Amino acid sequence: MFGYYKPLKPNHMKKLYSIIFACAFVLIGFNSKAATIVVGVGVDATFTPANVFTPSTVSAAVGDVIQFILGAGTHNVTSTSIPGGAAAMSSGTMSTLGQTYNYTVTVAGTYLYSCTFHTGMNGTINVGTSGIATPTVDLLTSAYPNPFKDKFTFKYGSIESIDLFNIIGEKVKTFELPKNETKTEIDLTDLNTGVYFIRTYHEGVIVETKKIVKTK
Ligand SMILES: [Cu+2]
Repeated sequence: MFGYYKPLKPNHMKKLYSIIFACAFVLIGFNSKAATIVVGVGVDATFTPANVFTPSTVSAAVGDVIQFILGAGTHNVTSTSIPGGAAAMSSGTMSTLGQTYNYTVTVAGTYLYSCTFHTGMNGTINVGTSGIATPTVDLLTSAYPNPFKDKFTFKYGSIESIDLFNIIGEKVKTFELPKNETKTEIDLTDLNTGVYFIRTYHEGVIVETKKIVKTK
């Protein structure tokens, strides 16, 4: 049989649904933290194979992970236009059903990407500076130096705690900040080098998400 599109077998569909379901669970689990946003690759909204990204346009906040999951066919995710300072999107060839490509957005702006195998197979990610309303001045914080080697200094006002997340949105540490202080040194000697996100809290509500980079 000469089908351009191989229909998904029921067991494959089941597998795909379970993957998507697992991702939805992750999304709920990260509710107030970095979110994981799933984009289907090579399937439409009804899981029918097609040369599309579904949804083709998503909105995200800095720190969120865009998880591309191959639903059918052979495709790739390749950025064509990204904000200055952002890393290129380059999944390589995706050809195994359920194969994923995770891309963490680190800079606000508009990201355009395509599958280079299929003309017109395009997608857009719109990234706001934060999913959270602009904080009032006394809640603004600073972390320096950034990048840092082992420790950085954290300056704050009415912030009570900080959560630290790795690049894939897993919480790796929580710090309770000393009250009646406006400055504290945070020691991350035990962490691997890489990109992290700190999230600040005031009365249990998220105030800011900031990117910090640990170097050698
Ligand atoms: Cu494609």
